Amino acid sequence: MQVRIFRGADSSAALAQVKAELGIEAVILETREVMDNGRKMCEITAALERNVGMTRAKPSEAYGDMSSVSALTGGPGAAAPEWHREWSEIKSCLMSLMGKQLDKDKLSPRQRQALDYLEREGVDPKIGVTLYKCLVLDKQTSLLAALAEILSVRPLTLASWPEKIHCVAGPSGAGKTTTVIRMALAAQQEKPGLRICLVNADDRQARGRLVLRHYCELSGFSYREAGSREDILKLLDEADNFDRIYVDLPGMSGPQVLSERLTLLGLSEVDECAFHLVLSPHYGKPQLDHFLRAFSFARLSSVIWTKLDEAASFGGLINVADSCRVPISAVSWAAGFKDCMAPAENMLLWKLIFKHELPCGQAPEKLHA
Ligand SMILES: Nc1nc2c(ncn2[C@@H]2O[C@H](COP(=O)(O)OP(=O)(O)OP(=O)(O)O)[C@@H](O)[C@H]2O)c(=O)[nH]1
Ligand SMILES: [Mg+2]
Repeated sequence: MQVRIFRGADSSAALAQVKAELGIEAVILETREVMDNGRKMCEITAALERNVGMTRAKPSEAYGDMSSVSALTGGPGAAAPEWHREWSEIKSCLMSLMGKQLDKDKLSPRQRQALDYLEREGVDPKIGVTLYKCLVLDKQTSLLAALAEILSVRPLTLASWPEKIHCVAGPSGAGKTTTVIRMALAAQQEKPGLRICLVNADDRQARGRLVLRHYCELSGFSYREAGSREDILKLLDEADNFDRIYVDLPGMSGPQVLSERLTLLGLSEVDECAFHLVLSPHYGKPQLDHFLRAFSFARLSSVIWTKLDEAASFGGLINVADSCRVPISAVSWAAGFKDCMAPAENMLLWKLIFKHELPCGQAPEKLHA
């Protein structure tokens, strides 16, 4: 995120600078009058979540502590995560204040109840405001229809995902390796005889490699290791021998982000490739926000939610869908490989969110009772 301070002779002059420098997506954080060399000036503090090339800024036009610009823009050695956290807290406070101001009497009792429920499930107040606006604007709109605009689905089936290569990324221990095997088994079940290759791109985890190899032997899949760009090139050379290739990417550690990792591996430019992010709703909101930053990637194709059985609330699914704007493709609810992952569909998600009912028909707490 970028925060900048602009000064102009009056508010329109300062605003024009904001628009010229940060564009129309800029958010005005503060407007105030200041004295500059005995002249009254208008000073605007504005922020932009997306980074804008700082080279375009003329120093004479931007005021404030520019030494911290690299921190604000997430440059090297930056304290960007801290800023992101603070900014999302500010936004969250503003939105929750707005949420409290909403005149819920304008909604039907059912709509009001559903909105209050989502708030208790941990749905971001900003989304509550969006949903409220949809419902008030169009009395015929149901909450689920408004929610479906945010929570889109693209079920993980061969027909819905014709891409040959599927890369699975996610935090350490989120269930990437398990998901890769589940995806391959589901594809094999859907179309027996499919030529499937599982790829271990995680050169750090011996356990993941062993599990992948083992399932390849058991199920007749091909197995490859690809920890470098050269390995990926070799894999692409023989891609015609396979109908589906599932790649188990390493978990992220340290400051590295997914896009960098994929570029290093040479995967970010490969066509016919889908990128799935594995997350679990049992992560708290700050943790999910952090993962979304680490795994944000222009070509991210879907989110796969794992460990539903270990979660106590499911508002995170809506928050993540709203933040990264990619569909949910599948959900899983147990530690096994078979019969515990389902392609995403709206009804399944509504039952999960509003009734805490897993796709197997059980409640998470009952599954472990
Ligand atoms: N309860 C439950 N456990 C799961 C689920 N999916 C995976 N697991 C378990 O979570 C643990 C970690 O799964 P992995 O697939 O090894 O996770 P990973 O992301 O590949 O882990 P690293 O390679 O170490 O980063 C294993 O014990 C899995 O059996 C799920 O939906 N529910
Ligand atoms: Mg693994």
